Amino acid sequence: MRAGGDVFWALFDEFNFWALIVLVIVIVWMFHHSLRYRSKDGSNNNVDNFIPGVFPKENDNMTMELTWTIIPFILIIYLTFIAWGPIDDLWTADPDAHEVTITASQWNWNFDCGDLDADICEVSNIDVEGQTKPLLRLKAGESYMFNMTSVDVTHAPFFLDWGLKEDTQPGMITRLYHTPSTDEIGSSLLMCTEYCGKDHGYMTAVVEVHA
Ligand SMILES: [Cu+2]
Repeated sequence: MRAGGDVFWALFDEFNFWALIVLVIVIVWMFHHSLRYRSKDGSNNNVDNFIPGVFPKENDNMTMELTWTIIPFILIIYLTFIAWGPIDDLWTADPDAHEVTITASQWNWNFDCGDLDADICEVSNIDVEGQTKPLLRLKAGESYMFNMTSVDVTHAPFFLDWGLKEDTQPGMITRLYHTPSTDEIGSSLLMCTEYCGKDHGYMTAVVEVHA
């Protein structure tokens, strides 16, 4: 499984599919019109008798206006609707999930495994390019619920290899659910993706998934 989960990638492929359709229509239309309506040497360049500053109302075409408004509108509504898929996936509550608390602060991540087994959840430190960073160790195949909050400003943990992120807010609990797969065994980066001040760029941690 690629990072982000199957639901995300199905969505990604579908967005690319529709982007390709729109691209082909636009490119074909653009080249067709550029070639079909270009002026020839010596011909009158102003065949429509445009007057600068006067809108050519007589060329108005309501059917065309409505077509290029309504069709893209339907497509956007549809894409918005299917984009809820991955959100639904990572917010779906699993009552049996192990609870891990994540507390964000300027500029640190604090992980708390509660009374979970060390095999299921363990927190320590790791050296990353000379800096000490928090290390969260989790087990593949186990279901986790991350209860998250912030003690100061808005932060947002981004589990890079899982393709998951969610804001943390002071005075509020936000949640993420994830079951690391065996394909996600190994170390990956967690970084802050909500600008939170001077050391925002260094607000990282390492998440390690073991078998
Ligand atoms: Cu930040």
